[in-house]
Amino acid sequence: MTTRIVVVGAALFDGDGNGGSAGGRLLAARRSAPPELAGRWELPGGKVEPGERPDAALVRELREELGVDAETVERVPGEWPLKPPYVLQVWTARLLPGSAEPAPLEDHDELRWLAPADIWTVDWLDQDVPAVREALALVEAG
Ligand code: 9L3
Ligand code: MG
Repeated sequence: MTTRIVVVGAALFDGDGNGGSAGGRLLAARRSAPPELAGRWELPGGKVEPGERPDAALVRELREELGVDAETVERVPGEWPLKPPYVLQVWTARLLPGSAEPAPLEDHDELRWLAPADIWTVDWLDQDVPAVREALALVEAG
């Protein structure tokens, strides 16, 4: 039997609020746990719970992990295998008006808003590399 559990990640962009506008900065989060992933950077997010919509799970995860009110904008095409049974799916996302600024409340010890020229200056988790590449391609295509 194949059980597949979706992990959702956010390509959270700042900027003019049109949802991952090209030229906006991308939020990267450095994991503090588990030990084998600590120090590596990721698109923040986490596991979808049973019966939960993936986009709703992502909004929940961003609230829990970063203390923000966010919304998803669009699904980034593709799906990236993680440690079985997990697969990573990604949405572009933006902060809602009045949201707090992101803070590393859970599972992260540093956050960084990366300008386009700085995207590849952090040590992304292996599976996040293609996801970040696709998210950038999506927002650059407008
Ligand atoms: N994971 C990988 N890239 C990501 C995210 C959000 C998660 N962008 C991996 C790390 C964990 C698993 O998925 O092995 C579950 O994530 P979490 O619930 O610990 O955030
Ligand atoms: Mg998480």
